[in-house]
Amino acid sequence: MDASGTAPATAPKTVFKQKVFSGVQPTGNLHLGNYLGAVTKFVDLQDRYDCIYCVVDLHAITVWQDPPELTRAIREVTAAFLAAGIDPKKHIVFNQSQVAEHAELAWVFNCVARLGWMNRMTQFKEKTGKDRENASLGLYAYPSLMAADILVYRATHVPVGEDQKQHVELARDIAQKFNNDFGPQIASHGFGDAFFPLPEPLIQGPATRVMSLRDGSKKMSKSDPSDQSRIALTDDADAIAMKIRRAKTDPDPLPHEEKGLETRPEADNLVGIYAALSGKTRADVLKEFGGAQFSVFKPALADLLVAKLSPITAEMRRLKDDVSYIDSVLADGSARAQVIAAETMKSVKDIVGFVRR
Ligand code: AQP
Repeated sequence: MDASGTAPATAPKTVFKQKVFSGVQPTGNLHLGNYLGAVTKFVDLQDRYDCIYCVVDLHAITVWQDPPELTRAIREVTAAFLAAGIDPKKHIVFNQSQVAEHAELAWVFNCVARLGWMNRMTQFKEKTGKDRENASLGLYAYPSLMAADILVYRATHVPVGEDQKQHVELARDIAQKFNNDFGPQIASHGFGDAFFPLPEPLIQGPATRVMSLRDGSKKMSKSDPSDQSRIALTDDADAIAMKIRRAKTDPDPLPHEEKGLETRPEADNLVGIYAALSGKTRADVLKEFGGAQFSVFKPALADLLVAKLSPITAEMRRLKDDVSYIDSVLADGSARAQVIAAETMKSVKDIVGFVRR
């Protein structure tokens, strides 16, 4: 860097190691949307990337959480990760609050992100509705913490459901602005032309946005007051069959072509769920069920759900009761995550200009 603070024009292009990061909030029972939109993707990516999967408990407290229930939910989400097939030895599984660097980097990002960017976040608007004055400051700043979660590991890929796309895009904006604002310092500390990668959302497959079983225009969500709106990963076979039987549909048979689903959100949702669970496309499912009434399709879907979910549910129940094992996985994962996060924070402090030990 010269005296004017200009980055050398020759700063080499930074090459980032490909790495996956994603998280799930411990805010109640995991549902089919979390499972198909996120957790199954986490499992699939393990063969191709180094992965870091986090139970994001700091995000959970942006809305009130009963403390004993939060503790239970942290262990339950961890059990779900393991039961679904995430390998905590090859990869990293931990809970966010055990690695203080997430909050530390989030503060730096609070000073990089612009208010105008935050004001565009649709999830904040949806979650607060007319009661915005009463929302926590944490809920407003949530996307900045999410950017820190990803970037404290300098992760390049983020598997999420469709609803989180805007937040990953904000993480890219924050990374880009940090790289621009501190360009000369980044180069002079030997990091090339960028310190943070611009993380890419991975949103693929037929179930990136699983909708409520009661209303095809609303996403399936943990916070929906109606338990009938979602399949929880803890539901037994009878509950699954009942919820699918009662799922809102229309009176027509299933169409033969995907185009016929365009104006039928509830039918589209059930076909999408079937497709994701069976590893098929919507078109394949309609080849098999086109022309069938829901009285035929719904029992087939319920059977498929039970076949796919019950081994995971059983394993989850077993693991959940083994509190010392779950806590040891989280402790080990947190220690390994912290080594990476601390290294990033050391560099961030140097780049920003803080004096450190
Ligand atoms: N309905 C969904 N379809 C597909 N993917 C979904 N995800 C959530 N809902 C759906 C994805 O699951 C991951 C973890 O989500 P989260 O727990 O961190 O937060 P969320 O998106 O706020 O989930 P909920 O269930 O809607 O919680 P509440 O009701 O508390 O807000 C993310 O990758 C998310 O995209």
